[in-house]
Amino acid sequence: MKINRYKSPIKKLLIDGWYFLDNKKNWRKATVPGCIHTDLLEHQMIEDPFYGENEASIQWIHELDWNYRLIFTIEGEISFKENIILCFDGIDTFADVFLNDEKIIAANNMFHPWKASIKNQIKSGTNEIMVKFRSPTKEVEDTVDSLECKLPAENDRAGKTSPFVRKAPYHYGWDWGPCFITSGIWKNVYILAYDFWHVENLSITTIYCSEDKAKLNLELLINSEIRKEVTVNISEVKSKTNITITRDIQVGKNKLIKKIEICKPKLWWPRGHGEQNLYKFNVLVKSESCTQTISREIGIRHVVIDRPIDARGQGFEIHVNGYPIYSKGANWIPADSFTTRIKATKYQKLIDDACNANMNTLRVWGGGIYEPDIFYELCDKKGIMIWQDFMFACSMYPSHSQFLHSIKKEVSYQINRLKSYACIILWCGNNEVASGWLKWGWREILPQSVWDDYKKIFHDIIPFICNQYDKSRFYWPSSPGHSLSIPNEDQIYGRGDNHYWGVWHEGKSVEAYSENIGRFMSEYGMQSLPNIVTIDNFVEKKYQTIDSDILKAHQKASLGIENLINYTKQYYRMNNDFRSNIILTQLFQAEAIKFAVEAHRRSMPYCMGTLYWQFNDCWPGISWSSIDYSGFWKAIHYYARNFFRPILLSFYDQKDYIEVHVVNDMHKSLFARLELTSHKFDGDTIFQESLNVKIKPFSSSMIERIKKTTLVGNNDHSKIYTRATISSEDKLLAFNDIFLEKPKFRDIKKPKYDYKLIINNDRYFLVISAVSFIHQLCLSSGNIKGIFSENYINMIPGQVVQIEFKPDHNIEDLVEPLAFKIDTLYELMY
Ligand code: BMA
Repeated sequence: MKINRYKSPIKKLLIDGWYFLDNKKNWRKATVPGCIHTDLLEHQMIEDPFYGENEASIQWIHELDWNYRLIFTIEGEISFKENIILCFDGIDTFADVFLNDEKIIAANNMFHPWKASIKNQIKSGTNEIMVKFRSPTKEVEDTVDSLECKLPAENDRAGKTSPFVRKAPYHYGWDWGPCFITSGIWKNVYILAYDFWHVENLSITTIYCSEDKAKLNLELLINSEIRKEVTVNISEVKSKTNITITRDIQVGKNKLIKKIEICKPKLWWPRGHGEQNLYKFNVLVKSESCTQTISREIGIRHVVIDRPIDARGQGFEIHVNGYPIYSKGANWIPADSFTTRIKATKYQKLIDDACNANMNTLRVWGGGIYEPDIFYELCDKKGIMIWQDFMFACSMYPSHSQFLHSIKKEVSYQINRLKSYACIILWCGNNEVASGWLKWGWREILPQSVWDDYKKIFHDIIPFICNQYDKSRFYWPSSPGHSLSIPNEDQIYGRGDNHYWGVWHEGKSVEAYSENIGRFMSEYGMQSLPNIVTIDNFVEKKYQTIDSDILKAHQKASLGIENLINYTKQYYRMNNDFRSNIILTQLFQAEAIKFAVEAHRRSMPYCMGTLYWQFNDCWPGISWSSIDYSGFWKAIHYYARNFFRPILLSFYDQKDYIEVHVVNDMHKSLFARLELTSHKFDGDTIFQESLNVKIKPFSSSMIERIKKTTLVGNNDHSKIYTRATISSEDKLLAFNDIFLEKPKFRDIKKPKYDYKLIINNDRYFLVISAVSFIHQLCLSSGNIKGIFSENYINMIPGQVVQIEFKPDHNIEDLVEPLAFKIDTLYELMY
């Protein structure tokens, strides 16, 4: 028998066998990781929180205390280890943890792990862990009541208690989400047993890199009970790295640093700009009698936020490996109100959806959660850059010492956990907290001390910790923001990043997007209704009307569904057909955001980023999302695939002229051919032109300017549209259509077309032949989720397209037959 003389740490997962005490005092099986809402749902003690108006009827849950219990046995090796630690990767939120009746943890922050040494409490044989959660609202109610003035928490629908709790802000409700204030063990629980020392964290960050050489910073955090010499072997196959060092460790926390050089590194690039090369490092730490291995896969890249001062203010540009990168994407919110039920497959699907829409950036917005590792791993693999907020949003925060201590622990932990991910581009202190103070009237009613607290947290504590643990990244105090110093005024267009909400919140028309462009547009948005199937899941057909109470309960924005209808009506004729109206709201959203994105991209390099609000949903609601809760792509997501292409072809309506612009995100030039055609809806061609164009690398330029009268001739504007395509070496790079009238004023007729479904080797193709003009071919797939290779296109008479439908699941697994539906704008409006 081979005897291993080295001892490794033992990790014993404790996620099976938990029980919770229900409100009738019965112990019932619990799911860990999980939360009280999902446990009650599992036992049918509450109805589906997302169904109908159920949200309102289960608000009692967060007012109660809840107990969770686990009985487990300890045998053999673990009990002989020198150190035995009980680790909770996340406790949500106020809870005392007891082991065999002895209190070992008093938790109050869901965003960092809680650990306790249990060597003295643990027994060989049977043990019991009891976690006693206290109501997150009741816990701080007295504090809130005792204050002379309440701290603002715009979206908190549970007594404005959220600023005092380090818990996901959106749990308290948001203008796109319900109020479900969970309690629970929301991450893994385990026992960690080891002798003498233990590696707590391994991080590897890029200090410097070029095509020739990379210098990395490898850091090991080792907790030790003894003074010892350790040998560390660092190996990586692709780069042929194999380094062994010896170091002395002391009692307590040790930070071991080793600089590593790699020759001719294969760099990591954001998608669209190169490969996402990754290197897998294995680190083996050994002392006389102990050993531990730990590994990390990392991308080597150099990121800076370049802020050039120029005549128009100060830019905000992401530069990766020396190249400016135009940032395209959206704002990410937690993918469920109950985050513990977000499976890896859901993360995979959503990140794939971002890639499929030609996005290269997501902003992890500050009102949600720090996402789990799987999220960042996927972004590293796929080249999605992450703007990472710390979890503070739309509130002011207290600054008593215990709270600040908690923030310090949280921020240090999250930076150390996340800093190895190549995808994370910057740290941002908060979402719209400075705006709240400077613009939303808070400073007029609150004492100056509240702003002093703000300064302490976001201009002192957090940047200090960022600098301490991650010098490689830029820290930006607040989004939107214009400077690194303490701001005296809200966002400035021309400096930093902007959230433009004139359209939607102030009722401005879509055209306002082109007049409000900043250096980096990190938020702007338009709502729409979710897919009909998503709506079917929460409201019966008979209650499916725009003004039904249930629908209103799923619309949390203050301006409500009326605002959405008013906007949609500016472009479309709405009738009484509910399903049609859903699609029309989605089309309006898509058109509005297309207009904004094109304006932002045309303004490159003045504007270097455009992230619309919002990417996804946490429940089946009416929101600004482009993918609904069930995973259906709204029209905007199909549009995004086009308006985020590396080459953008954009029309700009300038009174008597139409300009054609081309934007090239790539750092290489192209020779291309522009085709411009003006058609009457009945098929006649009015104008046609072809141009050879040289597109400069990383550029935005006007390539054609044509008088409207040339495009229209003496025809009626309402019967005409102009299409531009740009191709290179027979490859279509981009296309765009422009109409001279809003959709509701276009003279469209009921289209005629032929349609055929071809099934070939389990692949599904829809072949559509236009007999007459088809305006907005809207394809849907009933209950079956999946993606069409093209959607919402216009077709001229005689045009034939073959569109592939890729279902999310294997067709054999489908419960229902495939049933495609084809709508066009005509049927939707008339
Ligand atoms: C932005 C976000 C969110 C909000 C959205 C829509 O300001 O930061 O707080 O949901 O607007 O109102």
